Amino acid sequence: MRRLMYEAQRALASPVRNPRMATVIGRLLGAAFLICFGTGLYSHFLQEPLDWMRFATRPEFLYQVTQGTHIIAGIACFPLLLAKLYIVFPNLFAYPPVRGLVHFLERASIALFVGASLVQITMGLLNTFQWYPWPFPFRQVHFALGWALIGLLVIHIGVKLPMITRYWSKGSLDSEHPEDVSSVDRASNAEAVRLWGSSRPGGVTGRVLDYIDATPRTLTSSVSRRGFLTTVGVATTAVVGLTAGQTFTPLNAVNLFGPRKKGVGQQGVPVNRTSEQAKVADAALAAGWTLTVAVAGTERSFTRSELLALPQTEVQLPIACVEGWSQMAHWRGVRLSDLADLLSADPDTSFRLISLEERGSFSKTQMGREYVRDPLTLVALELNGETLDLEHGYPARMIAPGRPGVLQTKWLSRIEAI
Ligand SMILES: Nc1nc2c(c(=O)[nH]1)N[C@H]1C(S)=C(S)[C@@H](COP(=O)(O)O)O[C@H]1N2
Ligand SMILES: [Mo]
Repeated sequence: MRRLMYEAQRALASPVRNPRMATVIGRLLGAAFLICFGTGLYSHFLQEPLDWMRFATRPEFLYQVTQGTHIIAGIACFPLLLAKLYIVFPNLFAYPPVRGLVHFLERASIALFVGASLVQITMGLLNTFQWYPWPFPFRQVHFALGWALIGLLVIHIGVKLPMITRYWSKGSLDSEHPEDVSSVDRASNAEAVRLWGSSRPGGVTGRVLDYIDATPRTLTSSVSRRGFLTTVGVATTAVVGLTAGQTFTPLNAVNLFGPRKKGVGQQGVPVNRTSEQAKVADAALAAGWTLTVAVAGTERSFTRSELLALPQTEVQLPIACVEGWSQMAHWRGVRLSDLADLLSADPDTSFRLISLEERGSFSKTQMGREYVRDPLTLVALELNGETLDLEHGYPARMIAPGRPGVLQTKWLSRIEAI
């Protein structure tokens, strides 16, 4: 068994499977994880704010940028994580598999880390295609896994810190010394020496066995290292470049993988949930529709023509979906702050927005005072110069700066102070 495992590791030896390469790819992956975590927290708290939280409403495309970055960094994790696993997976054949408690904990934490990472990026990707082949709520699980991953990342970096610092800088591989091996590696090496003796031709003599690199440091090994990095770079650039157009307009023409395209949809804006899915068409097209605004016991209902008779404001704001796509558009309608003033709402009041949609997680949303009082926040009645399409929330929808698409409530029926 011992021999078999050793032979497996030897067979998998390659010039790219070395600790320097693991460090180089690991750094990029670590950065992508941190970016995803930070932008993910931001998106989470926008949707579930703690009481004291207030958010920036400028620049008005802020969420478009943070969430676009979240999705792009998440997508970049696929090639990077595959590359990292390619580099280190021969470690699976380390023998003996467990050398005591510390070694067990180290391996268990890595197994968890790899597993949780794969689940996290896969569920994130499937979510962008609105495919939920699992029985649990996406957002809560994605959020909890995010915290778990950051914890595992910290442990991983802690455990590997000696190796990371040793191989951080360029050229560290070439200056590697026989004594530059961790105790784990030394134990493996001792194992090999005991089995075959250190003089075994092509054998391992004090080198890092976790990353057997039997090939001598010749031109070929540096060429294949460069080739590997180029491949990873091209793959990452490709998956990112062919998706980022859903967020960043200059790349729109090469948006092959993104589930949404700019300008495609009613009135030039993609539609997320349709009126049919939300089962709102009848209520939304009913002649008796009104928008009720309720503040501290006082209620007022407005028909669409009454809303149109109030001062109208035009704004340019994006729909920026949590799924990564976004679309700038022209909106026209009544300022929410004007409606709040009509009902003499306190300037500190937050609102609850209620849709005609009866079920669904976005049928009721909340809006903090910073958005309520923002001059760009509208109860929108028109989109891109036309009456708001039913699919975009006719008779009236919310549009506010810097907020995730999920909070831009369509088919409004009631707005109440909370
Ligand atoms: N009532 C209601 N409003 C909603 C939704 C919904 O499902 N129901 N979806 C939200 C989401 S996730 C997004 S991204 C935007 C999309 O707006 P659009 O379909 O007009 O582009 O609407 C938001 N408003
Ligand atoms: Mo969305």
